[in-house]
Amino acid sequence: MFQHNFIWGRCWTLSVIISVSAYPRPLSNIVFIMVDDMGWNDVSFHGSNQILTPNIDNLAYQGVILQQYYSEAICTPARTALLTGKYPMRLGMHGNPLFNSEDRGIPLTERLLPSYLKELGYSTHLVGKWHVGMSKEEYLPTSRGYDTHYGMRGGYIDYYTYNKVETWPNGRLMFGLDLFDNAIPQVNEDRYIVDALTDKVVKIIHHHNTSRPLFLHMTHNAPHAGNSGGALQPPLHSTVKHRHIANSDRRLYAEIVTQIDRSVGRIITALAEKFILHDTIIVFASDNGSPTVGSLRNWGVNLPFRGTKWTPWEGGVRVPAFVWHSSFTPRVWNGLMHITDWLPTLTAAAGGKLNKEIDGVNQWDAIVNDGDSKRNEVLVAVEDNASNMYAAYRAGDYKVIVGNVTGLNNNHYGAELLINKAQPPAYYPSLRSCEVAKIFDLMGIYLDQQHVEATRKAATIKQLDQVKDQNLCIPTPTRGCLFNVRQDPSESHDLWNRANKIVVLLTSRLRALWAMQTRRSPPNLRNESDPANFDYVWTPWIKSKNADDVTVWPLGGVNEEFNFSLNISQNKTMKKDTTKAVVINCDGTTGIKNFLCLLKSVF
Ligand SMILES: [Ca+2]
Repeated sequence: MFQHNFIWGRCWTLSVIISVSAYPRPLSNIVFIMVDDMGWNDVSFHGSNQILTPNIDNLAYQGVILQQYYSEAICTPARTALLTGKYPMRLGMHGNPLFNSEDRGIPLTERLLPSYLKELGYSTHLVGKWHVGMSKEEYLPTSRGYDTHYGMRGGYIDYYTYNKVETWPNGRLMFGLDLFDNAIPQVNEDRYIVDALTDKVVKIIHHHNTSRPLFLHMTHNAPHAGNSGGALQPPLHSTVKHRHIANSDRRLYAEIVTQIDRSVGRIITALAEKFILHDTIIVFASDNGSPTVGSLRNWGVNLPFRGTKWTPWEGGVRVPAFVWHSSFTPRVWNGLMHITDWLPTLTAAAGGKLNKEIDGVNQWDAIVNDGDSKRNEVLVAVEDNASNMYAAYRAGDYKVIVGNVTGLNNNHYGAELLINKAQPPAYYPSLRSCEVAKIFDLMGIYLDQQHVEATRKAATIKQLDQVKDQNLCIPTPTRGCLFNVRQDPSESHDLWNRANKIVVLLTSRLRALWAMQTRRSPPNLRNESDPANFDYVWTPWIKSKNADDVTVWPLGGVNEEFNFSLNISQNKTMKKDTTKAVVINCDGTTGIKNFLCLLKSVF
């Protein structure tokens, strides 16, 4: 049933920081493992035997599987949401992911998750991808709350050369190393990147001083494509297996996913060896759905969801996720959750309390006690560039998508990738023989096959609504699409014309949220960022720490044509965007019919 108790009246006030009021007990360690571009159908606990992920699955079955978990559709917005607890559209960090050569980052006025945990006494480490600002030192992880960072600062790297190759819209090509141990470029690195990152995580765990709690944030680059247009890059130290998979690209993808699963096994083993696993909260989540097709495709599969990464459909934003702690009663939790919830949730788990209004809500008690979700709505997507202006919003079981999605991947993809030409390996023996299972056995945590079967069944998406539109709904300038995504998770049965009251409620709330965004300027790509200027290493090229001397996001609130501006050195004005009035009045100065006007035209 549609739920009417929306939090329409939630105000947006920025007040003070966290109050440190820890529970009188040792603080749990937190290990947050984020994988990059992994689709819903790429872990075996969701029901498929094609790619087995036994280590991941053991944790999932003994933890709380987050069945209604929404991330953002793209890397940079997802990480912004995780780290700030805010919808990225409030910060001008929605939409396009950052170029390495772009002078942009999470605004320095924002305080990030590791900073809060640090205040609570945590030792804080980031291992892996950053992708929320690298043009100057102030944007880097070690300036934003992490004690250490080992990994890459941009969006993705080659799995073997650790180079990021970047092509500008005008064809200009830049390339260079993007792998650092804090400030030191790793020019002599020679390991497979998944292994190099895992080795570092294991090392941090082994050397951790247990007098302090540990926050270890691991952000794999895998299974994101290492380079655009090339073959995927599985480990070279083993032959390609997964011979049961018919599609060869999918086989390469499976090899990478298997290596991620092994990485999880190594991390859990290290925590056990350190005798801290029993009081460590483990989070596992993908940052967005798979790009099954299109640019930087990785042959992951989001089915039965519709769409891919970089789309507002479920396939772009509903991702594998769970949280584990040894004290949990294992279950599938069907509460609505958003990536912004981790900041207040993990802060609460650590005994802190957040005294400021953000979009994220504390779900810790609900997760631990199998309670109702603390949220009734999710702003799924806001995109406002000139070629595509669209938004998606879910309240209760209903989701609305409006705007222009022309050119996006709006269909269902990857059915051919799920074809097996032979029987896949047996599932249950793999579950029993993997590293995590062995560790759990030693801890007295046993996997019951009946529980596995029941949990796996509950974690498998079911299409309850059997009515399927002849043509999948695509929003037009005069109408959007409405789905009951609990009944119709594949977004195949449009209800726009059948549920006018729900449409009005959802679009009115969406309209209010849309008006709160900080509009983005065109990407500010800079010639001086070229790694060729720095011995082919991606290096912060803005050296000044004086905020008056650097361009600080947002540049301005002008909704203009989406054209790339190179070397805009004259535009150094920091101007807080207050476009709400502009949007509501459908101000004509921008030259583009804005989204709110579109909504008004509908009603
Ligand atoms: Ca991603």
